[in-house]
Amino acid sequence: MFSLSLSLSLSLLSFSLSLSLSLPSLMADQLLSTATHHRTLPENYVRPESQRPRLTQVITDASIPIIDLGSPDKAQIISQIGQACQSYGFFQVVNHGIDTELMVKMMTTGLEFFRLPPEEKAKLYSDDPSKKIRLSTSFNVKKELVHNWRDYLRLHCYPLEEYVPGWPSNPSSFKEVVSTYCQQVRGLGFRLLGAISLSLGLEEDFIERALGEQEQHMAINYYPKCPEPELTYGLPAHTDPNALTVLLQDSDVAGLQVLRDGKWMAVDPKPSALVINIGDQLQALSNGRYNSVWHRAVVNSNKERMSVASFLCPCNNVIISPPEKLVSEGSPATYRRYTYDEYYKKFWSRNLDDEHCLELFKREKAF
Ligand SMILES: O=C(O)CCC(=O)C(=O)O
Repeated sequence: MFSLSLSLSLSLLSFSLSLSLSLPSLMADQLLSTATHHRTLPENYVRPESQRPRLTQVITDASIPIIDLGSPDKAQIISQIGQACQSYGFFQVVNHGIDTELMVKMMTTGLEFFRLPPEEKAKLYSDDPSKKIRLSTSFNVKKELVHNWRDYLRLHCYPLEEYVPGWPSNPSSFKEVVSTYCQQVRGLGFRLLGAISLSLGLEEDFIERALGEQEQHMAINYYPKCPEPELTYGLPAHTDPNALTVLLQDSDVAGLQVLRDGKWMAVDPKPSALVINIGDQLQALSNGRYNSVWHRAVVNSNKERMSVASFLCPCNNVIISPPEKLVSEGSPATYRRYTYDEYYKKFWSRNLDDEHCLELFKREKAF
């Protein structure tokens, strides 16, 4: 009797062990970068007719402002940034201080990572959005009904010494290249937050102080060639939940599009430029003066595409509310006070292309 129950529990143990060992690799089979070539778009990536990207209607010259941060005329830079945040919510920066060579290395290292063998990538696969280092696909595979044609490696990057040890060691240059890039992007992000504060008539360090000890996250996005790009997205229309995003785009392949006056505009890559956009928290903090704008990534059938998004995020327990200077009787606070933690949880509990998440934080109007 004893030996029967022992052998039963041993076989149960070995069954559950083999199940748990094979589970990550089974899940990792969902990665597009490990899947075999598709001739047609799998059913669960096809958007209903009314939600497709209508690629022929996209305006190709987006004329998104390009701001030269190396210009000696600081007042002009601040005014250009203010105008861009108000009208487009997006701008590109050149002479931003980040080495072109480092930008290229960041891209090639990211691409090398996605080219690793499936068993190597399976080690990092997870569809749990709360994980601080994870390789995943689409957006929120457990929740969404239709998937997106994207794989991504998502990393928490601040403080670096806390996270870098857990980052991939393959490719061998990964930790060094990505951590150097992260440090430089953080410096640029803070410079931009200073300029944005000044453009709102606030003290230069106002936003930096208001956002507390900021977290920094990175999404290394990989969009493989897609057999039917007109039926799906790399990322559907969304706004960014954080404060400020710095996007390094593939220098050869376009894919980012921004909504302006109801029309989608392509942000064509400019050599050495970085794309900056205002996230939901700066829209709230500026009391709606600056816009966290809808944007999306489309895919194409000829070329794979990469992008690296760096997100500056308020400290989790910081309370987001506009400064008194930006609130008046004629312009009361549009959104209620909330913590970033509350906002971020709400953001990930939804589908990416649901209504603007800030809508859920609007103050009740007093009549
Ligand atoms: O790949 C792109 O151009 C856009 C990426 C993006 O919007 C994101 O990662 O949130």
